[in-house]
Amino acid sequence: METLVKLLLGLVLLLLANAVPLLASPKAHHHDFVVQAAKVKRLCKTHNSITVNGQYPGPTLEINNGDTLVVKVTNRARYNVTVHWHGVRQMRTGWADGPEFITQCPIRPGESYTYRFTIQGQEGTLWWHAHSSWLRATVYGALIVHPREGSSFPFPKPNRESILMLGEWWDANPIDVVREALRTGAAPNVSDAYTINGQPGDFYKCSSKGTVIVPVDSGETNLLRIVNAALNQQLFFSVANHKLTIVGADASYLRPFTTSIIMLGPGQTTDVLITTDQPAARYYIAARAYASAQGAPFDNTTTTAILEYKKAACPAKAKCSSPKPVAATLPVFNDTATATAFTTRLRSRERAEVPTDIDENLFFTVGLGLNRCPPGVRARNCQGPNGTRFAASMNNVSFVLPKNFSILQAYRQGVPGVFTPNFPGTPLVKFDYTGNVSRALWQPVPGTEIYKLKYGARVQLVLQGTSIFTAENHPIHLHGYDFYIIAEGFGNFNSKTDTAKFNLVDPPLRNTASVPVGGWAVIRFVADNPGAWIMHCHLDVHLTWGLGMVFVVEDGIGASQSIEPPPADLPAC
Ligand SMILES: *[C@@H]1O[C@H](CO)[C@@H](O)[C@H](O)[C@H]1NC(C)=O
Ligand SMILES: *[C@@H]1O[C@H](CO)[C@@H](O)[C@H](O)[C@H]1NC(C)=O
Ligand SMILES: *[C@@H]1O[C@H](CO)[C@@H](O)[C@H](O)[C@H]1NC(C)=O
Ligand SMILES: *[C@@H]1O[C@H](CO)[C@@H](O)[C@H](O)[C@H]1NC(C)=O
Ligand SMILES: *[C@@H]1O[C@H](CO)[C@@H](O)[C@H](O)[C@H]1NC(C)=O
Ligand SMILES: *[C@@H]1O[C@H](CO)[C@@H](O)[C@H](O)[C@H]1NC(C)=O
Ligand SMILES: *[C@@H]1O[C@H](CO)[C@@H](O)[C@H](O)[C@H]1NC(C)=O
Ligand SMILES: *[C@@H]1O[C@H](CO)[C@@H](O)[C@H](O)[C@H]1NC(C)=O
Ligand SMILES: [Cu+2]
Repeated sequence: METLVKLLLGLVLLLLANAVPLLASPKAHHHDFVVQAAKVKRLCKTHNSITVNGQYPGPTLEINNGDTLVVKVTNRARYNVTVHWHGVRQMRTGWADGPEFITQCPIRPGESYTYRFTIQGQEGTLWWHAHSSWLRATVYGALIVHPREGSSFPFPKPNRESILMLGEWWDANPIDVVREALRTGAAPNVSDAYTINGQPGDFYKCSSKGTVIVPVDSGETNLLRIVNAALNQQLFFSVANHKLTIVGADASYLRPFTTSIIMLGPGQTTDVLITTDQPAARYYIAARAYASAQGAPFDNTTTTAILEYKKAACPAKAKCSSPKPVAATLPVFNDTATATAFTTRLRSRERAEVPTDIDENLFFTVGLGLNRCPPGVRARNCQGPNGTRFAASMNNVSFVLPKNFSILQAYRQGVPGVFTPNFPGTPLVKFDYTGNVSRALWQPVPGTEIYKLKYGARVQLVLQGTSIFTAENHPIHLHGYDFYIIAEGFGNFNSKTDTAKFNLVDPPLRNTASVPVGGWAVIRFVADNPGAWIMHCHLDVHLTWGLGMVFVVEDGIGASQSIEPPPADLPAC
């Protein structure tokens, strides 16, 4: 009897000991985001821009790995809006992911919605942005994930940290720009400036005064957290006369290496260390386009900030003018060799746990298309090349957002007619993807099709660029997951010979892959997060034209493998 009591007592103590870490609630950070129009003066003109809390860029959120964020978003603008927490894995909290009509209906003007989620196992730089129409042009900000409380970086602690958000500015209302493109069927106007922390910098008219200064002391190390928040453009980035030591990307640590140029696709982040080992002076920090599509128009301007050694600065109120900054060198716009040399050098810091024994072997083409002018439609609505309308697709399906339900709501509540589960796992028509593609193959089919994945499925996905209309580098972003990029190359992926290039040892873990122009990338992940997850090109113009699809990942067994119930304030359509 006594032994039985002891045994039971022991069992209870054991259970309690195990339960304590589960019960200890993570530190929660509460924020209020008010989406509202505010006056923003750029390039000599004042615009009524949509912002968060009147700030452009919006507020920076800082938390530790393991903490919870609770953000109440109130919409006081005249457009529908949602907010996406870019790169946050959202384990079991898919209702907080944000893309409109995928995981929620929009927050309508006058309404609000509270996003609640926990960061688990991610450290570094992420960001947040609107995920509705082109609002993210001005509605975005940084989300810094510091190391777990009580731990530190896997590299010497830098003396300073600076956030550099690269953005894209239109001397117009970005919503008007996309609406005009959708009306005409032509490509949207290119932007008028790139920005660093919202400022174009002194190469642009009326912009010198606002140029961002990054003050430094000699002989210190500074952690630069660089985010490409531009809407439609991959960017090269460099700092005059300074080497950049890469230590992380997309909130995963990387094996350090040194370079003078980095390339970021929209959606990607890169953490770099820079040591101020140069003569005290002022040095340009600069970014401009990596434009891979031949002959396509793009914004060819250069944005700048200034790395300023304090000894070289003109003291406030002193009668002197600061010396001209040292010029930064950037590659030519179409320097694919430099872009590739950078992306193929990325390695995870530790040995990676790349899934093997693949359950789902997928192959998706990604690229543009042209729709013939539909009967009865006027010529002024078909101003794409030779009287067409621009389109884009994955596996020839041009993604169309639902209008009266989100995909996640429709899936969980069994609402029919919102989507079909027919997204093809491989192309229905095989062709020479990167060759001279016959015009008969250029017109994709519109559809709201999803691909279903079983909980825990080990997925390999080949992302194959096409040369339909034009080959181009596509930054493909997957929500709800990080994935390993195990290989990339040019031309058509060859399943017999290209497997030799697979890196299953230390590939980088990211949430956005740069699919090379006229080439391919192979990614792997385990489908361990139930929900509805959009995968799309992070060039908003391509997403607008349909370059996306949705994975619906089923629940596994028990609560820990199932999505949480929807929050009570989830917006309805
Ligand atoms: C796009 O550019 C054209 C040509 O410069 C201009 O006339 C038009 O107003 C612009 N559209 C928008 C929405 O700004
Ligand atoms: C940028 O493009 C404009 C207009 O197409 C052109 O006039 C200008 O020369 C270009 N600038 C550079 C630096 O290539
Ligand atoms: C880059 O563009 C120039 C013309 O602007 C062209 O001569 C060159 O062939 C292009 N390079 C590549 C790699 O496409
Ligand atoms: C448009 O038509 C012209 C003349 O027929 C042709 O040379 C060109 O290749 C066409 N462009 C596209 C994108 O179809
Ligand atoms: C939602 O819209 C689709 C397509 O427009 C329609 O087929 C379906 O019946 C609608 N569902 C509801 C519940 O209104
Ligand atoms: C591409 O193929 C078309 C016929 O399908 C042909 O007319 C054209 O000359 C080819 N272009 C090139 C660059 O080979
Ligand atoms: C896409 O589907 C349309 C309609 O069936 C077809 O005309 C076109 O050839 C297809 N293209 C490809 C690349 O499969
Ligand atoms: C906002 O979203 C709702 C669906 O939730 C839709 O009915 C309405 O048309 C949208 N309004 C605008 C201005 O797009
Ligand atoms: Cu794209």
